[in-house]
Amino acid sequence: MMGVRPPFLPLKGGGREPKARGWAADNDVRCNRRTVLSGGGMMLAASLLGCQKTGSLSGPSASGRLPEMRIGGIPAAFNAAEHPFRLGDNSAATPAWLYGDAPFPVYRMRLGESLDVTLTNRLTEHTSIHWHGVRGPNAMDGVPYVTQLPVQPGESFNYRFTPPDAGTYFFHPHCDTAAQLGRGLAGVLIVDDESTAFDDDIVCVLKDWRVAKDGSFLPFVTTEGAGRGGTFGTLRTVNGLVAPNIAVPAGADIRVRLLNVDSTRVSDFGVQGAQGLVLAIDGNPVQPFALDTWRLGPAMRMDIALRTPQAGGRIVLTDFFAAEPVTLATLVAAGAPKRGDAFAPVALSTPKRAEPDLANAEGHELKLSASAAATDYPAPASIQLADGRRIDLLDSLCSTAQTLWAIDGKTWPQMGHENLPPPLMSFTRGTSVRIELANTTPHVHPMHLHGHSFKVLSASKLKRPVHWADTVLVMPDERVEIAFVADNPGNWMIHCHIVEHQDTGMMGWFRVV
Ligand SMILES: [Cu+2]
Repeated sequence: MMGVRPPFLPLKGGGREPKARGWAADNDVRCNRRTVLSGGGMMLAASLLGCQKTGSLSGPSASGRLPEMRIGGIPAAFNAAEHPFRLGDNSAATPAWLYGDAPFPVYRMRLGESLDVTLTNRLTEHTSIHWHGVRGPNAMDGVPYVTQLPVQPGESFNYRFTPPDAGTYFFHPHCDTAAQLGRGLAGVLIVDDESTAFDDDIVCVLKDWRVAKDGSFLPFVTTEGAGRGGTFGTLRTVNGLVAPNIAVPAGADIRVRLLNVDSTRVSDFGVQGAQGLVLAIDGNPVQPFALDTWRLGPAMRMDIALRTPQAGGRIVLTDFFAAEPVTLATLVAAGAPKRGDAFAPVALSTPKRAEPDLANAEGHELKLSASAAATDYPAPASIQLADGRRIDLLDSLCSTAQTLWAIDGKTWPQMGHENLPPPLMSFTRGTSVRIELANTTPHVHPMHLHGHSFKVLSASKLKRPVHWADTVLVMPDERVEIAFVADNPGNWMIHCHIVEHQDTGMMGWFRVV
């Protein structure tokens, strides 16, 4: 059924290329011509294609797979808009904010192809798109007041760049993130290389929702949550479904891409029913190693390879963090076995990336701490955008009235709650940098750095191999050392990805000139 063929699109029907289809002929809407894939086949996803489809109540596919589309080299239109859909067994629909009419659309492109996405804001507040983990140009990084001005309701913004690395990425807004991401505003970007072939390639997006049984949203930020480990969702989902069953080919080598897009929850991810091999962390290839469990914090991703069992067999994707393991999703094998050889997937190809010169690196310690008051700087510095405009102030969607957390003793925003802080660090382009992240709090902080991948060199508590990442979990009272070459010019954010921590001060920026 599912042929071995790059670029790994999970197609039924002997692996034929899907036919491009012009939706305009079928629907009374104006749409782009685009190939749309959903797990086993074609699906209508009008608003995913930038078409307006009003009054629809669609949502996750019962197959458990996310809608997939190719966008490499093709202009694409994303509409950020409210699209209600029903979650779990709630009595009514949830007024989700989505980039299409189903949660977490998956956009695929091949390495070397260009991305050309026009975001149109049909929300009631400003937004933007940050391409998490992509080492793109600064002007395309999607951080309001730091790399671009906010995209106001009714406005559009064109993101155009060529991602330099293959990998599993996601995208999301960067102001009022607790509410916007909390309402579902996130999508998946996959840049495929063709170095390996799997029989199937499955995307699993982990996200909890803060919803009541009537489908309405509960407050995304609570004082108790923001001041501790974050406010947890009330409904856990994978691909928008509660513990879905996902059909997979039997006796096959499959690639599973896990993305934790939750604002708060750290999962201790593992599998039952098969031996998992870790292929990549945050999209960065590793020499494959056996998966025991892996702490997957907010914004972290991992790609694993699995050999599926015979027809009828099951593999349970499990969160072992709690006392009682939680089933996230179940892969159910079907069909004739694909392979009879030994399970030995080859490593993904290593990206072209500068190795930091550790012996001569510039060292910094960044303390992660609690902070009751916003920092007061004597001489605030303005931020210069790529187009030359200078920004001194931000607005309330991108700041907070309540500062609870700090990096290096400094908060975002600074005193006055509208003033942008000066950079935490400034590097000449090409500098090798070593940063020690020192967590002085009793909570975990998944720390994310924009515009660069970094090497996780060592950690004082949680054992993990040396690997490249864009987000690293820093455990309570832990010291984690990372290193990278500051080779991407611009203004880059560094922040905690527990979104309430980010939104209440644990955010800063650094400059590469
Ligand atoms: Cu944090």
